[in-house]
Amino acid sequence: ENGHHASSRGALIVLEGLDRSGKTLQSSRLLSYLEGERIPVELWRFPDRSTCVGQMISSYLSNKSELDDQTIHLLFSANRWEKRSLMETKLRSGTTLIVDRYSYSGVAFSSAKGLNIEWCKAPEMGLLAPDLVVYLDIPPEKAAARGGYGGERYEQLEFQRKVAQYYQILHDATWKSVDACLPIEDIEKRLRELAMDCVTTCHKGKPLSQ
Ligand code: DGP
Ligand code: NA
Ligand code: NA
Repeated sequence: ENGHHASSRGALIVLEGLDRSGKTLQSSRLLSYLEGERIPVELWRFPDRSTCVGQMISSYLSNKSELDDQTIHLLFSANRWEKRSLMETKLRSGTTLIVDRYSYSGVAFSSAKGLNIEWCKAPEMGLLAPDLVVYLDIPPEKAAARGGYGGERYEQLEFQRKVAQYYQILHDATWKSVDACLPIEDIEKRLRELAMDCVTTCHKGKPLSQ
């Protein structure tokens, strides 16, 4: 029994964390692992800079354009909404999605600017709920010390400290924190275990929710 017949759905697995927490590396390693296990899987990321909305976001992040905080917040959210129906189709057809950032980034980064947290959450309502959120937990100082902040708008220690505080507020029962300062292979192993459990639960018929 291989646990994934045609009628079973895929899992929505989200990786969250500060900039330089290792999400991108770990999500691509997890992708390779699940592919090797013959699990239908795709790696997505938000913001998805390939769409028109995504290009506006990218321009804002690289300081090539200015937008007020509410406007950019809604664009980030719209960027998730424009992928929602494809996301649902993929999941229902059995494809697991590993998603590098999702609504939690949306709320944490905008709240860190001083926007009301409930206002920030509102446009995220109705997006698909993740089956698993892995938070790569790193002290902001350690993330900054890794270097490679690319000079984008939010990549500053003071701001990342505030984002970390809001991530703590958003932390709920579906989250699993993983110490992002552990060796890369240890994090990878933990992610594999969490992801396989989650995929199995979804294949067994856990309903998709909003
Ligand atoms: P990344 O491509 O993962 O490096 O993300 C780009 C930057 O944008 C990063 O600093 C995190 C931030 N970010 C990601 N998603 C959102 C969002 O929905 N809202 C806001 N305000 N910022 C976000
Ligand atoms: Na970044
Ligand atoms: Na990233």
